Amino acid sequence: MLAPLDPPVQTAAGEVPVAPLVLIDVTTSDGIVGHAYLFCYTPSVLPALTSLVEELGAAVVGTSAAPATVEADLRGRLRLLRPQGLPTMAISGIDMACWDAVARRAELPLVRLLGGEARPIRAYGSLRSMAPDAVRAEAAHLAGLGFTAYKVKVGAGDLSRDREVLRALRDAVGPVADLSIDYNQTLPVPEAIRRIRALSEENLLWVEEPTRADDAAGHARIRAAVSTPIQLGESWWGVDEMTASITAGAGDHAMLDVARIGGVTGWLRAAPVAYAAGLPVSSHLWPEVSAALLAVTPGAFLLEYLDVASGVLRDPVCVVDGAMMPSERPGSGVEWHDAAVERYRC
Ligand code: SMN
Ligand code: MG
Repeated sequence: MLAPLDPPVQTAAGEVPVAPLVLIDVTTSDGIVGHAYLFCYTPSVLPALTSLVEELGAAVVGTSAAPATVEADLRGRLRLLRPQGLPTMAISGIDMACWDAVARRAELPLVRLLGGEARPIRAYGSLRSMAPDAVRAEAAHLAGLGFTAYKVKVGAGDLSRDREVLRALRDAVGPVADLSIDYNQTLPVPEAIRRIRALSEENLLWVEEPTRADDAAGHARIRAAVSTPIQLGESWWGVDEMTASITAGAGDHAMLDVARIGGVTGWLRAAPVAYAAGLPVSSHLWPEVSAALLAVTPGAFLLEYLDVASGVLRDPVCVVDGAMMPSERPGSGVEWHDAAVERYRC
């Protein structure tokens, strides 16, 4: 599935012009269908991820739809390989679909199945564009949704370009909104320290992934050298990588990506680790499931509004006054737009 992304998502690490998606349906023995999707950044891994989901899904057919049982079974099958990477993404997607099925069977919204209640989750407008004029236009549109926080991706040029992009965003959203920036892992540590220090007067909410996501020591050096909080987590393949990052003192925030941290099951294991370490928890992508999870996460901070799957969803998420409500219908709120699915199937 290659769903449209309009505008494309631009990052200093490259542009994402379309959304490579794997749509997952888990059907239980009593006919309940749970839905989830995976976004895998580049079409080149879409065939591999699709076949992984199919293979792992087939391995658990006829067993149990209980998410913890399925997750333990699948992780056991991948122990020798170690599941980091696409296998964890596949397990996470199957896990999300199983949780959706369990919630639908219980005729409960996912947020209630998790023990919470639907309440507005403060979100931030996560911009896709990086060019100043496009940033101004996109931010103006997002401001109409009532956001009080925004994130823009930077690092495509030099520090003066970063400043220009931030100025365009600030011009569009006014002097009060909270702003964050995302370097998408592209700066060497010394350059990250130089730029973040130079931008300290912007009073940013966070600087995200300034250097390579797998360089926890490098992020710890940056964090020790600057006053702006460091945001990490979208790249953690599971709770063990999260724990290693926190142990290294690499970040001030935890940004959980439900398709990398291990699905709903993985998130529920990760959230207490962040809370114990005093890290505010924000989400990365997957707004439908993330809204339900943030509603039951101690130290929940912000939901990322960057909706890469809206092109194939019957009910794209909606933001009111800068906040998003978890689904109040049974399940996670993920429903396919059948005509769109046919149109974009590849
Ligand atoms: C991002 C999101 C989606 C695609 C590429 C990059 C980015 C973010 O890291 O945090 O929004
Ligand atoms: Mg990011």
